[in-house]
Amino acid sequence: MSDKKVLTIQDISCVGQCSLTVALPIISACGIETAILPSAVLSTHTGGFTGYTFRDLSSDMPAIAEHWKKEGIRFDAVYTGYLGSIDQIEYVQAIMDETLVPGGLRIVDPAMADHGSLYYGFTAEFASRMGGLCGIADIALPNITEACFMTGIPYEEDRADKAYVESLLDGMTALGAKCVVLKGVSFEPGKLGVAVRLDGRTDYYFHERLEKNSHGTGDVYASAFVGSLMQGYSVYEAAGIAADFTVESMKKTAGDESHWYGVKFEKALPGLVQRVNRG
Ligand code: PXL
Repeated sequence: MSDKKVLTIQDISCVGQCSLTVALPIISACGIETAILPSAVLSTHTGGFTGYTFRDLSSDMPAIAEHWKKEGIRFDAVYTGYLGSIDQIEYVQAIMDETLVPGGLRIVDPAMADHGSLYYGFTAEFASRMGGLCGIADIALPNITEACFMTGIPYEEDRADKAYVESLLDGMTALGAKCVVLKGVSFEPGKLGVAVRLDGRTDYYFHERLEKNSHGTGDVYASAFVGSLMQGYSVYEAAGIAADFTVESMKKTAGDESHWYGVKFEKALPGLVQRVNRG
């Protein structure tokens, strides 16, 4: 059996523990070869820093893809995160079509919003186009805010019931996503988790809710999910492994007020390596 290879397309935030600086180490730690395509280079992420630089790499993408085509380079999965422009959404679709092996997986984390708002720089038009990308995804990994923006369902901060979650899952499925892993689901105080919609059925995975919201946890989650899935765990198992790893990373960060910009996932990596790698 040949080992699986993943391509991940998202930005490099040079400092801040998100996007490629977490995806590459985490998926690699799962024992999976990881190729990267940077969508943009920022001096830091946009969540709390000011005055960051931003270089859009959209125009490099077609030539990179063309080179890979000539070399016959293929991937078992393409996992996308934060994308820097609407053009990139189009390029990403073409790159998926050209580089995936038959049956290869399109995994889309719409990484564009949280807590009811779009991240700085994104527009409703971008969110709608991202809905199109999730629509061709084998697996989409939105949080509740992102699912709201893409489905048009109003965001309700304090809504914590199954009917709301099911309507978001239905909406994502109606866009075309074959499987949806919805993050940030909570039905009772002290518990947080994910809802996994696959083949018309919804399963939940809950864990303890930690006090503090941390930056970059969506990327940590999606990366551990992709790494576990490519190691052969089921979608539901990978959703649980990723949740446990994210909580562990947050626990390793708790109490260090100077570390507000991300989570210390590095400290939790040994546990992930142990748990995910199969011989
Ligand atoms: O973690 C998502 C993310 C990725 N990349 C950049 C970001 C953010 C969230 O703010 O700013 C550049």
